[in-house]
Amino acid sequence: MRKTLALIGLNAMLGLSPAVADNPIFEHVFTADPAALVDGDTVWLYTGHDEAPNNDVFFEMHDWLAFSSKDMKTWQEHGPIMKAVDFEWATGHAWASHMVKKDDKYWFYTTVRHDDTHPGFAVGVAVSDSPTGPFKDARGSALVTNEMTTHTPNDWDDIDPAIYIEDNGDTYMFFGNLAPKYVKLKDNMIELDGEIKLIDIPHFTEAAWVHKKGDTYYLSYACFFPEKICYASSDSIHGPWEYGGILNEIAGNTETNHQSIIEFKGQSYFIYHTGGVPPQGDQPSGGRFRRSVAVDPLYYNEDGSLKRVIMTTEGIE
Ligand code: FUB
Repeated sequence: MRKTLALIGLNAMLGLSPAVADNPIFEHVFTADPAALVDGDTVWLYTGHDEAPNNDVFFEMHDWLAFSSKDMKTWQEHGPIMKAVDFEWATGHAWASHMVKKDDKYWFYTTVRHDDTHPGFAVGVAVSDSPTGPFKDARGSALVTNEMTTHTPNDWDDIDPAIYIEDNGDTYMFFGNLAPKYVKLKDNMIELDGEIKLIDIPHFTEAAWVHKKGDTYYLSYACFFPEKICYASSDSIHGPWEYGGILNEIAGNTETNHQSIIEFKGQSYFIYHTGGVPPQGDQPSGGRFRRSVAVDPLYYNEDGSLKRVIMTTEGIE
């Protein structure tokens, strides 16, 4: 899967395919909305799976894919971990997700479209003893349904769950489109523990992600449209959040931008998607509904602010 420079050069010389470098990471399948989990010496990378035959219509996403790496350079493919319709109450739309580990179980929070009993998008939660599944619906019903979030008229204002687990085990879910929100989860991970609260951050579109470095919490999110990634920071998971500016520019050949930030073996990484895969044989080129995951390093300034990400084709070297 990892492309070697020799192969790239040979292909280019023979005119067999465009010269390709190491971002996007996967070229044989379209991957979107990355969510990475550091688990011991392994990074688990979960992605949506773009399959749109027509790049001008809409997303077509049925399942979620898993990959793993021990060095962020070579990746092993594990295939689909779950389909949207494995939630019996869902009709499809396997949108953005987030995997976390708690109490030796893997908890998969994800966006799907609910059936007509609760029309609109919803958040489901599935659980497994293994990072590659099998995953099963942990509740038998949605954790959040559209009518629980009335901050915008859109039925997709409750998408893109991102989980943050405090050192004491308290767990929060950040989510939303246009109206950023968070809510505490009960220790059982499958029930809300209190009200859904709005967050005050500028330019928010979607794709919230929370990480912590030292004593500082960072809330990154897709902002503006076409989307860039902005971020805010705080000394508390509850805010207030101080806007830090733009972290990543428009990712290229797609209006969406969706990030995952991890620290692994002493290095911070910014994982995102672009529409940048060239055509491969029968596979069409990437684009707005055919996205591909990429990774570049993330660096901090001495004052704790984040340096703007430099998106590269080389990826991690
Ligand atoms: O993949 C479908 C949607 O596109 C996600 O929910 C958003 O974050 C955007 O990436």
